Amino acid sequence: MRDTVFPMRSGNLSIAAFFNQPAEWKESVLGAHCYSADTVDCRAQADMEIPCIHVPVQRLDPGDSICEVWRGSGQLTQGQCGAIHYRHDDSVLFGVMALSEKMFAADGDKTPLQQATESAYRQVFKLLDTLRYPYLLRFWNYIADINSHSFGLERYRQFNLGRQDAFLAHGRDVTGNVPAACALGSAQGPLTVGFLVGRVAPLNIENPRQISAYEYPQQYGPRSPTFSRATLVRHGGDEVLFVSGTASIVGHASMHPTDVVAQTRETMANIKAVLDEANRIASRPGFDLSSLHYKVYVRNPADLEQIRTELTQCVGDMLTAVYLQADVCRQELLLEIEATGTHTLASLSGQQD
Ligand code: 3EB
Repeated sequence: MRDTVFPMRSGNLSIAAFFNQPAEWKESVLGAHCYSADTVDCRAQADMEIPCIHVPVQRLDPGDSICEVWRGSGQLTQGQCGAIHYRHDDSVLFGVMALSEKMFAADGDKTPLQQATESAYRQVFKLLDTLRYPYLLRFWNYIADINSHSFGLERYRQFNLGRQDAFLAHGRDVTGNVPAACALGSAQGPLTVGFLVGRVAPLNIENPRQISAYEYPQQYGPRSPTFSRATLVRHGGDEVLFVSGTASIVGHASMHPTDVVAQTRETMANIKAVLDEANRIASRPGFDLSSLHYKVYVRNPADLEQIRTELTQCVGDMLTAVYLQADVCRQELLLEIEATGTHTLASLSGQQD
């Protein structure tokens, strides 16, 4: 069954439509990610206090640049703390930040990107301690030139070092109890991080087809990535599922290095496996491929139609997806897909099994 109301996630709007919404609507918004290859100062244009961040990536499918909007309930409170802009209601907090690596000199054995990442995550954890939103639900990470090498290490691996150090410095778990996330490459721009955190502990979900990312072997870098395959969170009378960026990885190995169709199928098999896990541990099963909202990151724009055809075949005509050009964190991976889903416990409990 399709949701009429999606808790938290208010959906995608064109950037222009976002700016032109009435004031009362803007007051109910926690924040937004604006995806556009053009330079847009989303905050200035929307006269805004709304925490929103510009992610410098191109949309590939027809349509305007888009804002992914997150919505709160009841009275919202906003603030700024260091580089973070945030808004929260009583149960969830949405924050965004952009940090330029230029503010960090190569220092001792830490690269500028590693330091920027560590600083970003330390700022987040400090804010969460202060405002008492202890639980990490979902992080979005956008990194310029993610696959290029500097200081003898691929930049994605530098990012992983900084991220894990911040988790450790704040006494947070780096295995098991870690957020859903994605990490994508843009052509340029500062390190850009968005996050959703809450006051109710989520369930962390792993994929039986894959080794947990936090247990990837050393061949993928000196520190493992700190994310889980999905998180499932109770939010009022709903359950919300955040499926992390998912790629054509089985075990820990990248599959089908040059075959974008096979990579799309493998990726969807992984998302299906994560959904099966979610349904196993959810209060009620009910997540299925056709009820998720997808964001598809495509490395090579020329692959768009093949990916879209394959995805439609896996999901059906109800597919709701947005396609963005971005680099994926391993050179051989041609796409990464993330998804969000929800179901309303109240309406499910009224149905027959
Ligand atoms: C993978 O499965 C693909 O470093 O936060 C997916 C989701 C990926 C999140 C991250 C990386 C991240 O390893 C890459």
